[in-house]
Amino acid sequence: MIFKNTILASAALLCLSAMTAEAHVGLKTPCGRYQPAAGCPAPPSGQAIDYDINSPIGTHDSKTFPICKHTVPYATRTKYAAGQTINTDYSVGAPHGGGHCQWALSYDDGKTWVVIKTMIRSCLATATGGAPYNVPVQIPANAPSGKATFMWLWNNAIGNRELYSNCADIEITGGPASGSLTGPEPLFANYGTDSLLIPEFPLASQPDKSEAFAARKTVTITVGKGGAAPPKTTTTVKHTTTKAAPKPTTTVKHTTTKPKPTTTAKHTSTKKANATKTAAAAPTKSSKPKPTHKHHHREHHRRH
Ligand SMILES: [Cu+2]
Repeated sequence: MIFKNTILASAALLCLSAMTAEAHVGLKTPCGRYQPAAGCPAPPSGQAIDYDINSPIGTHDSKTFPICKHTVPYATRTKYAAGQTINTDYSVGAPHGGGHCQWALSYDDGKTWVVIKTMIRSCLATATGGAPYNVPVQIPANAPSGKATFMWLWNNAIGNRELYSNCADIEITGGPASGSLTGPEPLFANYGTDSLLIPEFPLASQPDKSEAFAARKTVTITVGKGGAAPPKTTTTVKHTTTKAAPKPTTTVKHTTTKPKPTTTAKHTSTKKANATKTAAAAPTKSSKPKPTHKHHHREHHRRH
């Protein structure tokens, strides 16, 4: 048990130590789970406000948090119309020279994603700590109506090789009752040793792995009412929600024939990590932050 929890304990410590408000960047509009900013909903039952919302979910050396950082959706969802442009906003501490951002939608609670916007290099490049930073992100006009997860990902240009991920819980209205969305799969770079390493690219002349973003696989997710099973599907996942609303079925068709053996494993470990992290982090809420996040703090002092 002790050995199993080593990584989770470090995650809790890192969370504590990085609780300084000036660090990093987080999604504020729509509200990233469980953004402390004014106007954001209270966390769902059993979850706490994330005063460290701006911190990354991992580095190329280790995964600290799961994709989305927190996996339990908000109880209330912000409604956006299909085709609407969201003027996304961020809580900016240290923008680390900007970098690459991806925005993606999921209709199956984060199991499968379709990227709806990508910014290479220019994301957060003009951001400054403490000031608002906005990026317009359009919900595709053909996005089916229903509950969806809106994810923001960021690989910073300068500093520790990090991945940032926050998710907002939204409901898309005015779109087709069923349909499909096609786009790239998200690239989770600088997220664990088995992920793509994007080295620092402070200078325009330095390589930034943009070719890997261009080469992301295309995925089509089909969202429909329970009955209609589309012809060619490799994965079918059902929502586990027990709400009264009709259960949509999300199907995913990969356009390549390559097997994707990592999907199930990743999802499983992610859930486990989140569940245990919550339990471990809860009692430390009232403790004083301790400067245990040595590597990252050193990096920040060097960079800022
Ligand atoms: Cu940072």
